[in-house]
Amino acid sequence: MSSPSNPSLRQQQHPLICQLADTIEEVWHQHLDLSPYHLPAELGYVEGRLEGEKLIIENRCYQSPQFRKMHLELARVGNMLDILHCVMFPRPEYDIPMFGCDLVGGRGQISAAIADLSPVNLERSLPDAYNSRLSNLTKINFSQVRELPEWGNIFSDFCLFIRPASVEEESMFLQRVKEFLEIHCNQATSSSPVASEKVEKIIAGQKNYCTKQQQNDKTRRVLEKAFGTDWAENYMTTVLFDLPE
Ligand code: BLA
Repeated sequence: MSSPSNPSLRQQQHPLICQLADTIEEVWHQHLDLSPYHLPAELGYVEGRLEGEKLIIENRCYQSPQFRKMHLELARVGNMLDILHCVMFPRPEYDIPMFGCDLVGGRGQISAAIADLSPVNLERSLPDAYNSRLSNLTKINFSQVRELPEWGNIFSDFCLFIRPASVEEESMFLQRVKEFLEIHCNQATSSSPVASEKVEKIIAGQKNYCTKQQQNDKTRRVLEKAFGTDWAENYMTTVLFDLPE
């Protein structure tokens, strides 16, 4: 049986999920001073059943001087559904966006590939340095761009939400997410903590982000079917999108 420190689940997943998981961890290790982050007990590695299929969830979690929690989660439902979920929660003393990414696929095809650096102020504006670095990236035209749900008004203008139509598009998505992560880590490590009176506003912005993400019925439904309503609510609010103190 695999354990959280054993990458076996990753190797069984869709190649894009496996490659993106490796890339995320590489960039984190390269740019940030990582230490472990302990998830609530019992939630690092979980198994449940969804429609007779086994649901496996493996979590990796770190923190750094700039990030309160950096969460990489891989999940698999039988042979039907492969998921990568990743969020970097900045410490609220840092006025930097939330990095978030979700890959959902099954039977050899990724149906949803989402990545963003999402602003945490209620005006939905990114810091100037992010705007200019992100605007300078070469434009990519993906052939199947998907429409964000209503709660998706938390995302920036740079948000990618696509269904990759080919291996080439998968690799362009991977490359773009790597660029997002490198910009983010560089900006984060070169930014200074804000004055204490600004912290409340950042906390409010992060709370808004988490509250909206908790409204994702597609995520909730998968978790509810496998583990029940209460477990799903607890997991979405304490592991996936917990609010800062
Ligand atoms: C979509 N998320 C989905 C879908 C599923 C999940 C099944 C539908 C896929 C599709 O329409 O093709 C399921 N995602 C999960 C589960 C987990 C998960 C079970 O992460 C468990 C860990 N979601 C995030 C993050 C973002 C995100 C960080 O967790 C973005 C930064 C976005 N997922 C997101 C969006 C959709 C989605 C925008 C589309 C929702 C919709 O179309 O209504």
